Amino acid sequence: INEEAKGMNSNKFEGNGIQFKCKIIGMEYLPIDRDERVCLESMFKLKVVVRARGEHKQKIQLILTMNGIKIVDELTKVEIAKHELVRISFVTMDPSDSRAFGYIYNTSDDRHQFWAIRTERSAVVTVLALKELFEIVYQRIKNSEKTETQT
Ligand code: I3P
Repeated sequence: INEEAKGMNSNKFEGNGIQFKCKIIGMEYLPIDRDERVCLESMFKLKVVVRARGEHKQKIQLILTMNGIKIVDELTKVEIAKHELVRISFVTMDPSDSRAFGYIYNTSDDRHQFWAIRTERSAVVTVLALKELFEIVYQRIKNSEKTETQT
């Protein structure tokens, strides 16, 4: 039986995954890996910084796959960042802006990057897809652990 026929093993995040048109508001390092207030302060600051620069924000494709989040430059298709899900510790939406969200990515040397993203459409759509991806991936991890303890 192939994966498709088994059904439960295939989902929209497999293969090329799903992508969202976005722009990068900015990224900065935070002292902690989760905190709503700290993230929103950072979001606000990054918005001010990018506006002050007076240039267009970088247009990107934010791609969700089973490996995590991939950020690619919309025009050149050059990969800007790759964030494995297990290293993402916090996701937040900006209550004052329906088209902005951000997340914390923990680097291998345990530094906490906050990525502030502007979505083309409502940020809720992207954040819900991300939440769904987290659930699928964690369910898989749980299932494989179960199989391991059974054998
Ligand atoms: C914004 C303005 C910004 C643009 C922003 C627009 O419109 O065109 O330059 O950001 O896009 O909303 P307005 O002046 O009416 O507020 P970029 O130049 O960085 O693309 P955004 O909403 O996607 O951030």
